[in-house]
Amino acid sequence: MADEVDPRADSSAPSEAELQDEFLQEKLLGEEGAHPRMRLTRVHIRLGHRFFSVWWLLAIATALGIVLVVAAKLYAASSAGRGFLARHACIPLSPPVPAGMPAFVRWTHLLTFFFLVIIVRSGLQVLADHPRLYTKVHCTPGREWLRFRGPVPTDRVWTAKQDTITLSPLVGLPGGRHTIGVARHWHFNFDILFIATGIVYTAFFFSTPWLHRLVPTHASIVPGAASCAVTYLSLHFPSGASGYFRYDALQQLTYFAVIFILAPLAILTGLAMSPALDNRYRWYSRLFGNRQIARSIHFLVMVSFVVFFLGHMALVALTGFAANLNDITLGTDQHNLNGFALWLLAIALVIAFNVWAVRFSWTHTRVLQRISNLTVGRLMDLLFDHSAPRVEYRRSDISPHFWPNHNLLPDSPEWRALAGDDFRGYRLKVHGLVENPVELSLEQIQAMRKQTQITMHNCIQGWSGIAEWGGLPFTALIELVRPLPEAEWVMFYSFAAGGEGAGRYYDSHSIHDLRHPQSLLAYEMNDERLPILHGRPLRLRVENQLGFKHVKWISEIEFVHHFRERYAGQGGYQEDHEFFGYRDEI
Ligand SMILES: Nc1nc2c(c(=O)[nH]1)N[C@H]1C(S)=C(S)[C@@H](COP(=O)(O)O)O[C@H]1N2
Ligand SMILES: [Mo]
Repeated sequence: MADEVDPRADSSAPSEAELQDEFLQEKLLGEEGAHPRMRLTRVHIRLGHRFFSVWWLLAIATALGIVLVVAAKLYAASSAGRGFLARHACIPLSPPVPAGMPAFVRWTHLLTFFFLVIIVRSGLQVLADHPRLYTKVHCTPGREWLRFRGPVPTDRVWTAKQDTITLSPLVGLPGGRHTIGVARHWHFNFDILFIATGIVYTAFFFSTPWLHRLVPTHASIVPGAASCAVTYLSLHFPSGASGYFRYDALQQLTYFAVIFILAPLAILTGLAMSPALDNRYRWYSRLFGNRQIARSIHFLVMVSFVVFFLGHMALVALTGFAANLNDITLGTDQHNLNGFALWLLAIALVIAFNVWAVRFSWTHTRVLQRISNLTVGRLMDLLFDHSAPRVEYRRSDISPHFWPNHNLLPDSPEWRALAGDDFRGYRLKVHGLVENPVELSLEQIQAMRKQTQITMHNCIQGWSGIAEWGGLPFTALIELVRPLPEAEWVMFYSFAAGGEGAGRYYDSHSIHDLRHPQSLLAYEMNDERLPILHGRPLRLRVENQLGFKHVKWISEIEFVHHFRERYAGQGGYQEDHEFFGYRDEI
C-alpha cells in the first residue's frame, strides 16, 4: 500500500526557483533526434496512402503562379480581354468616403497586427506539441493529412509526449519543446485582446461611412474583382496617386473576407476544440464536421492570415509605399516619409516585444500562469462552469487507436507489487475533509454502482479519441464518504511519477465538476479491464476537462479545502511543473 501523502512534510519538494530552473533546462536542451525541430523539409501532406513533401505543393503553387501571370498577360492583350477590362472597372461602385483612414481603423489595424503575431507564434508552439492534423476525431497514426515529423514508430508504444517537436524561439513563442502550457497563456490572453479589438472595430464600423468601403453591396463587385485580378496578375499595379477614396473591388473583397470571415472563423474553430463545449454541445463542433476538422481549419486560417499578410505587404510596397504608409499610420495622403518612420518604429516595437516575451516566458513563467488564472480562468468560469458534459457516442464511434501519454507504466515499487498480485491487495484510500474516510478494495468498488459512458477525450496537445469507460460514478463515492462543508477540492494522487520524473503525478478537481454525471473512476475501457497503459487499476474521467486532469493509476483520493495546500500549490503536477492552467475547459 502506498504510504500516505503528506507533501507539507516532504522536504524534497522543489522550491519555486528550482521548478523554474528545471523547466528551463528540460525545455531548451531537448536533443535533436529524439525531438526533431520543426523544419519545412519535414512537413508532409497525405494523398491517398502516400505522404508527399510539402515542397511539391510549393513547387506546384509556384508553377501555377507563373502560368496564371502568363495567361493574364495574354488575356489582357487580346481583344476579348481589353473589352472585358474596359467594361468592368476595377474600382467598385460604392460611394466615396472622406480621404484618409479614420483613427479607429489605423489603431485597430496596427493592434490587430501586433496581436496576431503573438497569436500565430504561440499557436505554432501549440501545434508543435502534436504536430499532426487529422480529419477524424480518432487521430489514428498514418491517417493524418498533414504532419510535421516522420511516421509514428510501429515497433514500440509511442506516446503523444514523445511525438512533440522542438521549435526555435524565432518561430514559436516561447520556443523549445512541450512548452504548450506557456504558449497557451500567450495565445489565450492575446485572443482576448484580439477579440476586444474586433468588437471595438465592429462598433465603429457600423457607425461610420467606413461600412460602405468594405461591405460588398453590388453584384458588379464580382466582375470588378476579376478585372482587378487580371490587372494585378499581368503585373500592372496602380500607383498610390489615386489615394484611399475607395478600395478597388479585389481589395474590398479581400479585406472584407479577412475581417468578417477569417477572423470570426479563427475564433469559432478555436472554441470548437474545447472539451467543455464539445462534450456538452456536440452540434457546435459539428458545424465544422468535428473538432479535428475544426483544428485543421484553425490551422488553415492561420496559413491564410500569413499568406494574406505577405501579399498585402507586397502590394502596399508596390503601389506607393510612402504614401500608403502615411495613410495607414497618420491618415494623410502626403508623400513624405513620416508614415514610413512610424511604421518602422511600430515594427521595431513588435520585434522588441517578442524578444522580451520569449525572455519573460523563461524567467517569469509562474507570473504568466497567474495572469492567465485571473483572465482566462475567470472567463472560463463565466462561460463554461454551468455546462456539465453529457455528449455520448455510439460503440461504432470508438477510436481504433487511443494515444497514450507520458508514462508507459508506473515505476513505483508499490504499484509493481500490487500488479504482480493482480491488484488483490489494492486499497483505494479516500480521506481528508470527509465524515467517513474509507479504504476500498477493487472488488468493493466494483460491487458499488457502475456506470458506462462512451465519451471523447481531448488532450491539451490537440489529439482526441473516443472510448467507452466503465466504473464508479464519482457521486456515489461522494455519498459514501460525505465531504465536510469546507471541502471544495479533491486531490487525485497517482502511483506514477510525473512526466519529468520528479515527484508523483497528481491533479485536482472542484467538487462541483466531480458532481457532474460524467465524472467517473474508471476500471474498464472498451468493455475490458482497464489496460495498464491507460491507468490500471483506476483512472479518472472528468469529461469537461482536458486529458492531463484525468489522473491514471490512482493510489489515493484526498478531499481538501483548496489545492493550494498541496505540493507547489498550482493544482496538479502539470500545473506545478509545466505551468498549465489549473482548469482547462478550453
Ligand atoms: N499518472 C498519470 N496520469 C496521467 C498522465 C500521466 O502522465 N501520469 N498523463 C495525462 C495526460 S496528459 C493525458 S492526455 C491522459 C492520457 O490518457 P491515456 O494514456 O489513457 O490516453 O492521461 C493523463 N493522466
Ligand atoms: Mo494530455
